[in-house]
Amino acid sequence: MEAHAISAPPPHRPPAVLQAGQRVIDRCDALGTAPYSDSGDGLFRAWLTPAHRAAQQAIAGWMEEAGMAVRMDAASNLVGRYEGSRPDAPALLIGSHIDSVRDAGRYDGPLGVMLGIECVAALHRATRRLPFAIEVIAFGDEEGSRFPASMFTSRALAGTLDAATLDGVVDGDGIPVAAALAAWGLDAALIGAAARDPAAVIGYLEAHIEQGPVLEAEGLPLGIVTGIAAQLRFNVSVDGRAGHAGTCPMPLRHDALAAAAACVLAVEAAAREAGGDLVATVGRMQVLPGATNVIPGRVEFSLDVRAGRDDLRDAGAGEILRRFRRIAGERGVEIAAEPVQDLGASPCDPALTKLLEQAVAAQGIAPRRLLSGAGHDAMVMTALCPTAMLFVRCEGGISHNPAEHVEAEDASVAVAAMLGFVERLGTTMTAGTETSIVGAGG
Ligand code: HGY
Ligand code: MN
Ligand code: MN
Repeated sequence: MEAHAISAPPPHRPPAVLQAGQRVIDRCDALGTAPYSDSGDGLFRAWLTPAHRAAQQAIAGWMEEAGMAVRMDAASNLVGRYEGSRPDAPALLIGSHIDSVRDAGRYDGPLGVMLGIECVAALHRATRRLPFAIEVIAFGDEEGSRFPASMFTSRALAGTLDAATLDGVVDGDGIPVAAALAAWGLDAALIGAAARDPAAVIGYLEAHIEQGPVLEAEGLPLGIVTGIAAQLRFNVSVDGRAGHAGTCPMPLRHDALAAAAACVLAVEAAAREAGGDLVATVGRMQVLPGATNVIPGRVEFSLDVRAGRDDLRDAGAGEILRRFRRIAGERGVEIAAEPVQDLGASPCDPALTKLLEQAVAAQGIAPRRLLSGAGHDAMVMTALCPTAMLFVRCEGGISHNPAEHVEAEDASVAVAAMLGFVERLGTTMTAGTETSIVGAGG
């Protein structure tokens, strides 16, 4: 008979943990409105903007309430530290990002920061110290929604960002990263000071909404991430010939937008034909000069290509670029694809993932392992330390959309599982076991 994963009855969850889950949701919701958005219409919070600064100030207050010492690092990351049982103990980092895409949901990013704060708050309430410190980190630039690339702040903390990378990087208004950092009192040339000593870090845990439909479809509040898909990002330009919409006969045109449209359909066709877990997306497009009666002379668009393995991602991107070359020849236009981001697939650490799986199972939840198609700061942090990721169910798998929704009960069980994880991690680091937190640990 087929074995079915059997979920044990959920353990009794203390009121403190249920309240923690509700606080997580309430705080994410609070950050979804003014002054925590740079847009008056929906949620948009970009790196180093007034909304980012306002959100940091609110989160810093919540970190202090939870018993953390709070600082901002050289890359603008907000870092709250809760000491371990001995001073200068190495730290478990728990984090996620507080920047967003345009017209965003409220939980992509902030959920993981609020869950980390609630874990520390539970330890603080129980005057509990573990054999390691815990640092909760609010990264500022996971989405890359202001500057062309992304993950600048987690790369700086992981020690993989060369300050020279920022040279010449400007946002859509022509503001250089260096100027944006200077407005925050930070020096782009010194961003490397954010890099952490690997000897002072024992691991990184990120809790994040699944942003997909699997957990909901299987009736599970939590999932365990096995790894994060590889992604490539390109800025593509199509140069044709602008002309008068009324006088240029169709056969003589070199219409950049018609060529770009052919490229978009080629992206979709190549990804569909590749099958497997390859996905490819054109998310942004600009048409120039953008007048009704002018044949577009230039089009710029983004290209995002992902797969569970680097070689499959690269093969997919290669086929797409080959089809672009064919379209350029057929239509007499120039097509250039500039790589702007290359993030390799990053597996999560087996030992940490095992502890996380045990902590989830201890909550009466059948452990479900799954790959993350979405990128996360965890894929950058893997250069610094072992990483683990916990997925939290989101309604309909909807994300990057104001309809994003997480239930407080699921946030509560995530807090309980994360507390169970840190307790297990503590136990593996000490010979004896210490009394676990009152009722909340897994
Ligand atoms: O693009 C991503 O996967 C993430 O949301 N930044
Ligand atoms: Mn995210
Ligand atoms: Mn996102």
